[in-house]
Amino acid sequence: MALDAESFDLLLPAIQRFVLERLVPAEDHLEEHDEVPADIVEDMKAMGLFGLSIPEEFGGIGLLMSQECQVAFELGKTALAFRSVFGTNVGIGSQGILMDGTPAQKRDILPRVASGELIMSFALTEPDAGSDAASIKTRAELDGDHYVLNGTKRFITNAPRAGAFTLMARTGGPGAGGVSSFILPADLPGITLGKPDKKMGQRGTKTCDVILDNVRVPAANIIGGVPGQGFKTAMKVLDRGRLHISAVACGMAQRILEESVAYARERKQFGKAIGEFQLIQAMLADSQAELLAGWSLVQKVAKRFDAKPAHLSDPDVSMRVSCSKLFCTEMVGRVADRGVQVHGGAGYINEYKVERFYRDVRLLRLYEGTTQIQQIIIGRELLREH
Ligand code: COS
Repeated sequence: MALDAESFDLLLPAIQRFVLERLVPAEDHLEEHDEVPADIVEDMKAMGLFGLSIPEEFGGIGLLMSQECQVAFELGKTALAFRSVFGTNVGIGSQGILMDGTPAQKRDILPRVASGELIMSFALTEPDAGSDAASIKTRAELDGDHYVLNGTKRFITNAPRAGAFTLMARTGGPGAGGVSSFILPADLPGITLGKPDKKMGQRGTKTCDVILDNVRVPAANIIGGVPGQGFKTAMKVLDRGRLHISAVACGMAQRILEESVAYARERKQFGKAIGEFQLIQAMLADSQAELLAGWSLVQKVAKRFDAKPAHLSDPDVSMRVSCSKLFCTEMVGRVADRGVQVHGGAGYINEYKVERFYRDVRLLRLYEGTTQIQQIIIGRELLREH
């Protein structure tokens, strides 16, 4: 059951207020301390943000993808690390269980994910397997009714906060068909975390390696209970995540544009506000036009996404999702670049928000599939014989 339109009409303004009144004022703290304050995390739990995408029967809010995108747009209007606290619970960390998990796995895990009691993280990438996700090397060997896992996962968002991972490992032969997805409690013996990654931007987000040394996990923890399905689960989860990220990119473009317009109104050169100069207006206008184009695309693709069964993939929808991810994440890169340009030298100074956002948005073109991977998905689908 999805959230009814009336309740959603109450939720969205509440989230808008939360972003404006709680998160935006905390942006400086985040930048300075590289940490989301604990009281904000508690407020996020109370608002149900950890369970946005989890159906009501499992304790979540159960938003449609079109609704989730509107929420993601609002959350995109502040430093991206805030959304990242619950982003893996809403998206890539939990959705594999929702789409392909057994009834028992859903009952056991999802209510705790929705409440924020359990932080889920998604562990696919490895030192030698990023874009080529089907080549992962982490091994899972069957030993009685357990699997024994060995390998290293890299750049794992929220790993230091995670209570459990949705983790892909190889139970079979080479290629996509040999991959299984596991629900892996983070406190199992043999799991250690690497040093926190020092990143270009998105201060306050937590990523690191996850190292598996003879980790024993019950065979029953394979998502769906059937080995060899994990790559498809990962791809379906990423399709959804990529659309969510597209909406975040649009929200951030909106914020950068607002910052740029405010600066153009107030900053004076040659005796008048720089916003009165047409060369400044041209930059703002390009950003506005591209932002509207991106946001229209996201909303349209989200409707298509909602029109198919949530646990099934449709190559045409995947192609459109990749178009959104490609366009919106590249778009926000250009908007951020113009934002810095409108700010002039001030745009290069950390005190100004555009300097941080410029660094933050660079990641959007990389994670959940680079721009080039989106191009490949689109190109392949266009050339596929139907
Ligand atoms: N939904 C469901 N199934 C999918 C799918 C999707 N979106 N995309 C592919 N599959 C299926 C295919 O249908 C195929 O199944 P069959 O073997 O039954 O035919 C299987 O998965 C393998 O697909 P494919 O042959 O396309 O795999 P490739 O190795 O060529 O890889 C790409 C495809 C490059 C698209 C994939 O590896 C990818 O998305 N890489 C980027 C990974 C990524 O985003 N990493 C970020 C990490 S999380 S921050």
